[in-house]
Parts: sequence; C-alpha cells; structure tokens
Amino acid sequence: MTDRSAGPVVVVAGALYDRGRLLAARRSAPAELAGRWELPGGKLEPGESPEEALVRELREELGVETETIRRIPGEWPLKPGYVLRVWAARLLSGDPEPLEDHDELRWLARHELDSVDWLDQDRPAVAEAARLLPEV
Ligand code: 523
Repeated sequence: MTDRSAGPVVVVAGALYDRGRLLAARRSAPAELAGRWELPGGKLEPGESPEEALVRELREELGVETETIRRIPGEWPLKPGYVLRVWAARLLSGDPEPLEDHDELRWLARHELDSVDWLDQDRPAVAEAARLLPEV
C-alpha cells in the first residue's frame, strides 16, 4: 500500500514555452488516458525537488533540456492521493520528440489551445498557463 503519511503524491507537469507557443503532448498509455492531451511530466522521485523532477521527466520523455521559470499558481487533484502541480519552463536545447509515454506533440499558440482534447484535470492548469502566452 502507498504510504501517504507525508501528504499527497506530487505529479509535476511542465508548461513548456517556446516562441510564443505551449507544448501539448498526447498520452499513449495507460488505456484510460491514451489519446488525451496533457502538459508532460510525471511523479517526483525520492529526494528530488519538483523542479529537478520536471527537468528529468522532460529529458526522458521528450529528449530536451529545459529550465523551470516559475510555478503556475494552483494545485489540481488527480486520482485519490495524487495532486498535479505545474511549472512554467523554457526550452534550452533540443527539439521535443515523443520518446516515452506520448505518441504526438504539438506546439499551440494561444488561439489553438482548444484544438486538442486535454485531460480534464489538465484544463484548469492549461488555462492558467495560457496567461503567460502572447495575446496573438
Ligand atoms: N497526470 C495527469 N496530467 C499530467 C501528468 C503529467 C500526469 O493527469 N499533466 C496523471 C496521469 C497519471 C499520474 O498523473 O495518473 C502520473 O503521471 P505519469 O504516468 O505521467 O507519471 P510517471 O511518468 O512518473 O509514471 P510512471 O510511468 O508510473 O513512473
């Protein structure tokens, strides 16, 4: 059984910005989430800060180097015992590729954010993240 004495399991996700667009990633697993779009990320490993976890996850999943900028305000419930927290991040090097956990990536401008079927729990995070995108 999961030990929740230290609080919820934190899942960190990245609002990854580049040239006025935000990266959306389509999940390929598990079956109940496959085909839905998310801000990429994953669970913290023991001893990691959220920022370290996010940089690691984006490296593993997308093959890119990134740096975190700041936390996006808010916290969103996932399955029981899990919460989603989001950091704004910028691309330092590499071109994201769906190496792990995703089968498609798209860079979305502000007016394109509704063009993908976001996971329900990611929608409020994406709405917050959109505030950092240019108006046009
Ligand atoms: N979410 C979610 N939105 C979102 C992420 C990154 C994750 O709803 N933007 C959910 C999906 C899973 C849980 O959070 O139920 C863990 O995310 P996952 O599977 O991406 O985390 P990993 O990669 O750390 O998981 P393992 O493959 O199990 O190590």
